Amino acid sequence: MPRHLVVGAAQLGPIARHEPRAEVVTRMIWLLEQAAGRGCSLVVYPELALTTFFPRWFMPDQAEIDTFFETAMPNATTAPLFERAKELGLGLSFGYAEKTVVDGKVHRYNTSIIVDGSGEIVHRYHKIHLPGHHEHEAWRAFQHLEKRYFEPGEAPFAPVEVFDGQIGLAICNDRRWPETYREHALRGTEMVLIGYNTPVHYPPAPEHDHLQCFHNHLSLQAGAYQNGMWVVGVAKAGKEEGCDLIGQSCIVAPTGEIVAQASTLGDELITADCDLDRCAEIRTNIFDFKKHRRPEMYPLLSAKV
Ligand code: CDV
Repeated sequence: MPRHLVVGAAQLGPIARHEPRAEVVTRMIWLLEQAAGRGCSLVVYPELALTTFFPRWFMPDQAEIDTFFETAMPNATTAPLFERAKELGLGLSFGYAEKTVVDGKVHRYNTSIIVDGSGEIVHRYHKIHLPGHHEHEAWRAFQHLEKRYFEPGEAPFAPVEVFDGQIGLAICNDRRWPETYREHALRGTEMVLIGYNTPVHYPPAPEHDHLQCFHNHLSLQAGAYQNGMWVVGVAKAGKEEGCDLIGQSCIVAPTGEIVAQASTLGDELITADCDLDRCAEIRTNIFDFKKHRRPEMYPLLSAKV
């Protein structure tokens, strides 16, 4: 029996700084219901899906920063999303800012989760590659303070067994790093879900602004092909608080081919019927890791340089 997973990539348009979470959840449920009508089993939303991309602002007051964080998941605001998904028997994945206390110490992560069709959170991932900077840099058109507001995840990329497959997570900047996909692939991931918030303008290298969309698909497609896995890339898109975010949400087959792509910069659902067994087309051929890979020749890949 082929293992088919019908997946929906639920791109979100801009979220205003003061847009109530409940309104965002309503938008997410609208996409979820479309996904149910199209036979999906899993719906994937972007990075930090519940709020605006708040690291673009320097906020000296931790209490204000914390207004963008969730201290429980699900919580009163997201409960309707979890309940509707459970009613429909759909799985979910979305990103949010997580504030958690472990052994009396507060941690803040850029987090993504997978929720199975019965409403259980079965996987939680803390973003490993945090881009940006720590201090306020006034010369920038907007800030990128992920390094200040979050601590990096310390658990390696790994899949969870759910939806009859090995499903993994990565977040935004992770998608540009070949290590993300290779570590996932070596651990058996068959589909990786990647939400993102990517501005068109990159302040440190504005000469690359016209390449943002190209680099997005280049990374997602190369990651899929070179590791023989499905890749679901989901944007928060459009002009958010004056900052243009790229769209181009897409579902990429293990061959590197885009099989579905968003055509707007707003709330939009795209879907694809993904045969998870197609990973073998690549993994038992050109990228048969056991047969052809030469890890002894790449000692620096896991070394600190
Ligand atoms: N949210 C992100 O991680 N954004 C980054 C920055 C560098 C634009 C990205 O890689 O898209």
